[in-house]
Amino acid sequence: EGEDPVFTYGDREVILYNLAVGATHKELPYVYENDQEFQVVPTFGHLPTFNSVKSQMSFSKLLRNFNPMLLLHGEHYIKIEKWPVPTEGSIKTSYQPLAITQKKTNTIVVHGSKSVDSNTGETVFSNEATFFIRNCEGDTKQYAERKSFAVAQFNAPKSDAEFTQDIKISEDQAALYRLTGDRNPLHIDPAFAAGAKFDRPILHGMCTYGLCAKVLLDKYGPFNEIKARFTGIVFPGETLRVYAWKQGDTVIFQAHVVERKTIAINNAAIKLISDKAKI
Ligand code: HDC
Repeated sequence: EGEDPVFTYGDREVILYNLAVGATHKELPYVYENDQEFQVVPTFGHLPTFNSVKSQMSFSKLLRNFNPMLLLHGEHYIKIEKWPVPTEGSIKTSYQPLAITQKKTNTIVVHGSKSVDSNTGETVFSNEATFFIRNCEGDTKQYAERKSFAVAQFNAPKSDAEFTQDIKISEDQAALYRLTGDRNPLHIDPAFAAGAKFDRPILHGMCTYGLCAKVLLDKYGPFNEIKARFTGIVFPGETLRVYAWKQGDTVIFQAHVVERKTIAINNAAIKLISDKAKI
């Protein structure tokens, strides 16, 4: 537990985030602050938790033999509590461990957070971040309730996806994405990546997540919940293939890495805001 410094943002942070998750200069609502429809891809809602130094690691005191180099982002759930997502604001975030599960030599930590408007006290975002930490030890314990969408299982149907889109990830994607807040060296420093047992720096899980979220937003319209599991790593320069299946107000999705025929995101879905959905 504990509180963060206030995270203050405006159009600069919004445009940088949109660019880092695939927006282009042709999409004015994402890149031009004077556009009538100026908006941020809603997965921005996790950024207050990454623009933190103090509390982001508040779970680490519950672990033994914790090495941040061996931490991977395992799953992430975001709830947009205030719609539309404000394109400027001052946000204060508090943290709470939700669960720790020991799986053989790995520890899975679920870390929850609540972000409020620091002026009004109104809740704007909540997040549940799951970290998969290799060679670590923790005591299995449930600390608090989790949101139902966060723990739901979203299996991709056997049928062909109704929506498929390829996303070419730039070789420089992680270098750009870092500037939104997560400066983990794993995504830029070859020596650190080697220490984490990767051939080269890997892409931020939340970048892959945001890239998927943007194409789903463009296709289906606004959503206020999103959950995904990171089932495989992604390297900058690879191609993602997003598959989606709409089921009522829920869209189940997956993201594959075309070049290596792996699945990077599975067990994933967005919850559409029904009266604003495009389809
Ligand atoms: O799935 C494997 C993998 O490599 N996934 C990709 C991970 C990844 O690329 N993440 C994004 C990049 S890392 C990142 O972005 C870091 C970022 O900078 C975060 C900074 C935050 C800093 C703030 C705090 C310090 C892997 C390795 C995760 C798991 O693979 P396996 O070891 O083969 O696991 P498996 O045998 O399939 O399953 C073992 C048990 O673990 C559960 N599990 C598996 N994958 C999980 C997961 N739980 C949560 N999330 C996942 N992704 C399984 O359910 C299984 O449990 P059980 O035995 O009960 O079935």
